[in-house]
Order: sequence, then structure tokens, then C-alpha cells
Amino acid sequence: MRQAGRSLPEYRAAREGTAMLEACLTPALASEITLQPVRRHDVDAAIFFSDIVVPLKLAGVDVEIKPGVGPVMGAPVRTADDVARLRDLGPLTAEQLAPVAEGVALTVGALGGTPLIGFAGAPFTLAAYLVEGGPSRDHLAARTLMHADPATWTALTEWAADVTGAFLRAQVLAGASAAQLFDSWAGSLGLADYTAHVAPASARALGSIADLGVRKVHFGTGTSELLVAMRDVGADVVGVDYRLPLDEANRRLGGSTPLQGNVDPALLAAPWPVLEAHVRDVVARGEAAPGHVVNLGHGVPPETDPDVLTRVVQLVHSL
Ligand code: 1CP
Repeated sequence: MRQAGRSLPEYRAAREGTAMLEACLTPALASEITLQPVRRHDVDAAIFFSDIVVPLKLAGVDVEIKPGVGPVMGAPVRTADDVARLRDLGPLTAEQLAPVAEGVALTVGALGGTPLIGFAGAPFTLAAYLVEGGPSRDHLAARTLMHADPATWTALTEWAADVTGAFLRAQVLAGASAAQLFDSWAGSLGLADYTAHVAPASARALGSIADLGVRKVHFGTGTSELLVAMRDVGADVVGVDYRLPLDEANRRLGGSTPLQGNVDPALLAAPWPVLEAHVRDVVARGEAAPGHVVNLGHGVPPETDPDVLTRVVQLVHSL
């Protein structure tokens, strides 16, 4: 459950007075926050408390996470010179990644057998934040750059693939049992742009853990038309948001790919009978696929009642 922690009072208490990225890079705190939703909701796996921009921060990019906004860059990355400066920061070293590895190792120890999912942002979603300078609805500047200056775009997404791949690899080496690549904003692209300008860098990011033998989940929102392309960059499991029913997603993927997600976050605030019927429908349609990791189709809205999440988990377990 992405950003699940935000709805928990114990999360808000633990984070009190600590900036988001500082919390991510403080191993004991990141570990404690990772464990909170597992303790409270009895979910079957944990997702590491971190953020997709952590590897950018570790590489030396001027980035912060503004409360209520999301990741914001000191300056947008738009020109060949801007990208050259990023590339001069070099690949991430084990020393730079040490707080991440330490946070994962502490968490895996404390989880006592419950699997930990490691994650990273896909190169397009990271590049979208870098080029736009912050959150954006249409990702216009990023989509302009990929066509206006394809060489600069390729250099940018290759650099992003390498830092995000190193971040993912560090988590798996420290004990994460599965790895999820979030291309949250890939849905702003058509299939032709995705295939030509994004898929090679995503394949490069996933390739950085190909030798480690963990399952790779690939998720985006608004990606109903991209599911096959997103699988074909090297994913074992495809995340599906709430827009496409899982039996149809399974049909599009040829019936051979396990799926993840699909519960509509909007329904967490609906009356229980409405939410219950929806969860039952998602689980029933997911039976069409060779596997289904039940999860939300996107993040938990921060104002969600935590007891509703616990009840959803109990319902899914009962099914
Ligand atoms: O539940 C958890 O805490 C899991 C840890 C986690 C994950 C998997 C966080 C903590 N962030 C993420 C991934 C992430 N971060 C994604 C991919 C998943 C998704 O689409 O939601 C993205 C796009 C981000 C970028 C980001 N970071 C946003 C979205 C901004 C936008 O463009 O709309 C936001 C709001 C953040 C901040 C953030 N990251 C995580 C938390 C708990 C928060 C909230 C900040 C806070 O609590 O102060």
C-alpha cells in the first residue's frame, strides 16, 4: 500500500519534527515506520519506507519533499548541460547507499519472516520530476524533451536508470524479497512514446537486479494500454491500477502474468457494503490470472480511516 503510513497516527507521531528525506535516511526510523502498517493491519508483506527520489538525493541532486506537495527540485533539468552535470555526479556508491542498506537489514531482521518489498522509481517517473522540477499533471516538459532533444532525453533516462537500479539492488542485497518498480506517471504516454523513449531505460533499471533472483513487479497508473510493454521490459508481475478490471488485464497480458493491485482507493471512503462488494469483485476477477497480489490500485489517501484498511485485509484473508 503505497504511502500507507500517512493515514496512521503512529506514523505522524514518529515523523514529528523530522523532514521526509531525513526520515528515509535514518535507518532505525525508516525501519520502525515500515513495521507500523504490518503490526496494525496484519498484511502479508511490508513495503520499505523510503521514496523514489531518495537515490537522487543520495547522488547529490538538490531535491526535497515538501509536505502536501511531493518531491520538488532546486532547479529543473532541461538542457544537455543540465544532464551533463547530473552525469558528473557519477553512479551511486555503496557508501552513499549505506543508510538504505542498513534500514532494509534492520527491517528484515525485525519482520521475522514476513517478506519485505523493496522499490524504486522508474526512469520516466524520475525524469518527469527532474524535468518538470516537481509534481505535474501532464508532464508536458518531459514529453517535449523526449522529442525535441532525444539524445539529451536518452542520457537523462540512462542516468536515472543507473541510480534507481543501484538503489533497488542495494535493497535486494540487504534482504528485500521482491522488488517493485514504480512508473507512476507512465500513463501520460502513448504506447509508441513508451516503447521508443522509455522502455529501454526501464529495462536497464530492472536489468540491474536481473542476476539476484527476486520477483520484479512493475506498476504504473493509467497504463491500461501499456501493460504488455511494461511486462516486456523484464517484469514478472504487472501492477494494475483501478481503471481496468483484472480479468480484462489478464486477457490483454495473454493469461500468463501474475497481477497486483486493483482496489480503488476512492472506495476506502465509501460505506462498508460498497467497499466490501468492490473488494470481493476485485478478488474474484483476479482469479482469472495465474496469481494476484491484492493491493490498492494506487496510494492510500492520507485521510483514510486506518480501521477500514484493517477490515479490508481481514476480508481478503477470509477469501
Ligand atoms: O507506504 C509507504 O510509506 C511506502 C513508502 C513509499 C513509497 C513506496 C513512499 C513514502 N513513497 C513511495 C513511492 C513514491 N513516491 C511514488 C510511487 C508510488 C505512487 O505513485 O504513489 C511516487 C510517485 C512518489 C513521489 C512522492 N513522494 C509523492 C507523489 C507526488 C505527486 O507527484 O503527486 C509524494 C506525496 C511523496 C512523499 C511521500 N513519500 C512517502 C510518504 C509517506 C510521503 C508523504 C510525505 C509525508 O509523510 O510527509
